[in-house]
Amino acid sequence: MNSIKRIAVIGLGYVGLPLSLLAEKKGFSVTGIDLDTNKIENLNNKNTSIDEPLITEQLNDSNILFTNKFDQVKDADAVVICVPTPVDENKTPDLQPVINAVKSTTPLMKDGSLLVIESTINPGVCDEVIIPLIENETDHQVGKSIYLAHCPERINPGDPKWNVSNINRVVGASTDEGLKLAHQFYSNLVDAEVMKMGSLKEAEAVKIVENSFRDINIAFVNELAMSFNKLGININNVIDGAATKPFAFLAHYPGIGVGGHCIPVDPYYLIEYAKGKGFNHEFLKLARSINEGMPKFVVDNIIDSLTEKGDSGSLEGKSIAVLGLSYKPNVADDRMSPSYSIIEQLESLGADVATYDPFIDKSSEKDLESALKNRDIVILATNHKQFLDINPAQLKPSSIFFDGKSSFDDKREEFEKNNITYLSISN
Ligand code: SAJ
Repeated sequence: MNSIKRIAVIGLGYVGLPLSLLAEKKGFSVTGIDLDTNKIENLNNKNTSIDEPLITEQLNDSNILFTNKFDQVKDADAVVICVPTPVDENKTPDLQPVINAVKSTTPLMKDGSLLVIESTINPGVCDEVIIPLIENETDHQVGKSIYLAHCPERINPGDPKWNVSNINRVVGASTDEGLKLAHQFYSNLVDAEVMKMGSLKEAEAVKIVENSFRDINIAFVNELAMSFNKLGININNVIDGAATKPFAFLAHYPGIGVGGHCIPVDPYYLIEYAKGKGFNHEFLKLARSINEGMPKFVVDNIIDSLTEKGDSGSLEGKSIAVLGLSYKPNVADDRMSPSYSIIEQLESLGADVATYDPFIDKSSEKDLESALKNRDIVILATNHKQFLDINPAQLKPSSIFFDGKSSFDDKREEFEKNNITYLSISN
């Protein structure tokens, strides 16, 4: 069994690039491959859209060959696929990027080399899609001429503490030899625990389960937020109280919905696969519908507040600012952001919607001041650090401020002193 020295990383996004840079730092010879020629050019010029000091520093010192050509794969001892696995508009998993990457690499892979899939995939994809694909498209026999492993990515964009070098990993493979090789590779790569799983399916299931766990916990507090809004109870205070219990409770907080490339997507991988095998994940689907329903709760809450103030409740012609397009604070990533669902619903009700996000260029306003000026309603959708100093005096008197991230709950009186109706997701 050869030890791994040369690797090719396919897909140089927020997963593949940090992995490539870490592998180089650990002494591996690395080729980074991506279809996006602009990205390749930028990387070879030491530029990346990943705004993380560790990454930009490592990229500066890197000698990795970034290319859109796959021919370097033939010399690799290991090929690591880190391409996206989105869902389509019907929420069905789109494996095409992974399939394309497997088709572009495995015909070139040398005997005895290891293929690792890091992209998030549902249980069964390796056994029922990848292995048949390799054995139909190449002369390789998985487990004999090449090895196949799955090591689900666990990158947390923007996290100052946890990164590719120190996050524990799990790894599964189709054979014991492949598992040993993959486990040895990751143990040499990361300064963290690498747990061997009993099969490819178990490794695939780990990532889906950890992200579905997060989705259902968020749905739980979102449902409580809607209930406690009627009961006049501050849900965030109650969660903080529950969190004083030092065991068996994990705090999550309500928001305007669940965005990003992982949490709103991964449960559908399991829902769809299990459906095909005859099981209906009612609970996972319910959690998804609660979280996907939060933008409507925000809009309804605002309309209720307008009618309570004697307004008709119509949003026709109302000037509304949505602050934040990114799906979470202080990152420039608006994939599946619930902000867009709020904007869509407001516009469908005739509102005139302005947007501002310091991290997202497509914002309609150029700065916070113009976003806040003369608005009938302001919605804090993402609690970017740039928004946390908003002064209620900046808002139009008798306007509504909806705090989607409970960032100003302790300044409620200041809003009310300025004749601003302060609404919060937490109550
Ligand atoms: N959210 C809430 N309430 C919460 C936590 C999150 O409404 O209590 C919302 C956020 O506003 C956001 C969405 O959920 O719209 C997702 O937030 P996230 O913090 O889970 O961020 P992600 O999507 O970057 O999730 C990643 C995941 N990491 C991987 O998939 C490798 C996830 O497993 C991590 O748990 C998460 O980071 C993390 O802990 O930060």
